[in-house]
Amino acid sequence: MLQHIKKRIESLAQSIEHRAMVIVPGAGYVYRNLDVDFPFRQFSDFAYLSEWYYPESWWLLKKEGDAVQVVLCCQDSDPAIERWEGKRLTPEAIVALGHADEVIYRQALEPLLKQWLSEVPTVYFPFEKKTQVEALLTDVLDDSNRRPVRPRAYLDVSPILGAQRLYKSEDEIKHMRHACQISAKAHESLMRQVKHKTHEYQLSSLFRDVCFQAGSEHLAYESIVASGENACTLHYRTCRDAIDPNGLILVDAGCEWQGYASDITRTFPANGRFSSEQRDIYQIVLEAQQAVIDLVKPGVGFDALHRKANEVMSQGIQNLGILSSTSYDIKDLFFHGVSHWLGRDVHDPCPYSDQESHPMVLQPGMVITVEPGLYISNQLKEISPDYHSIGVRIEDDVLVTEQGSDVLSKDCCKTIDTIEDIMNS
Ligand SMILES: [Mn+2]
Repeated sequence: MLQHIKKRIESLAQSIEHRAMVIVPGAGYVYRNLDVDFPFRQFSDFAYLSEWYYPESWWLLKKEGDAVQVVLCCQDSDPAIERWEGKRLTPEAIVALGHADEVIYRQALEPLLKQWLSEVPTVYFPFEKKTQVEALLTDVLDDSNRRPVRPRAYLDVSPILGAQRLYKSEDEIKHMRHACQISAKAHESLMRQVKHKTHEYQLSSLFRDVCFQAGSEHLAYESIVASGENACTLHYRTCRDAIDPNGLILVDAGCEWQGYASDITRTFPANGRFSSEQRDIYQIVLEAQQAVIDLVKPGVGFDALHRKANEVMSQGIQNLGILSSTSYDIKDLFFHGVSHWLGRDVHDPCPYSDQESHPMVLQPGMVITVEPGLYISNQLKEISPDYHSIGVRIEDDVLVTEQGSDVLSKDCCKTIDTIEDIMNS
């Protein structure tokens, strides 16, 4: 088995009860319409435990005291389907590649589970995959027997894996850095090319193209390309509108590399020059972002990051005076968290507080985003119209190191001067 998979499994085995099994379903095909699928993307926990990126697979672990057995279950061999869809690897080939020490065909799954259910009383599975696991167990648990075998407890494995996934290994960091480097290139291409584009979707298509040309197989999430007033909508998705030539364009987009996400936001003026009002707001967000990044180091609480962003932006907005004769405060302009975990998932499902409900404390190996933003929608009628439809977010991906931090997405330009230089060169 691949060494890094083995380590992850050992750590998981240490965190579960002494006589228990873990069932993790892989992703299946998801229909987009009729018989057309969405692109296949492996379930992150499953990929974490196996690095196996094929559909309709299962991952199982049984622990009895010190004995730990791991079985990967792959699709059955089926010459008729394989003629259409391509050859499937045999269990022997999958073992040889190091995804697991033991691999079985799908048809052998129910008999194996029946056996295991009679041996250990506790079943862990990711509760978010309840439907798949329940369907499998319904097939396996035999009610016709007068004394049916029933697990004594069902427990959620997701929080255990989430806590493990907080700490990224050197290889994982390498993948995330590479994802950031590709995304940085793509963001800069958008800045260079926007003068030849008329619509938001042309930029989102260009972003995807640069990433895919560089070998990335997936975006980490649907790109947000929001021009003018649209930039004030946090998760603006449609990307259909014409680009407002005098407005800002906010692009929140990132690709995946080897299953790991990048998540970068840049905001730039469609016409290549920030207006003085756009400059005012941009500079405040940039200073807040730098202040938060400067704060990142081992021992700092997750909640301190948001407080710092709030503090710097409140001060900046106060100095600017745009809220002084209004009923608004900073919460009307900045209404999302400044950070989230990043990893295999763009919002990596790692814990935000410890077992005593205290905010998590940053430690080396953790990766977070730092993404303050200010959004002055034209719906905020009491603010001077000169500042309306200015939405700015600046987001980078930051690794916590022993010494402090390392910005994985540092290749992507973000000062006013460097953005204007790139756009006008
Ligand atoms: Mn983000």
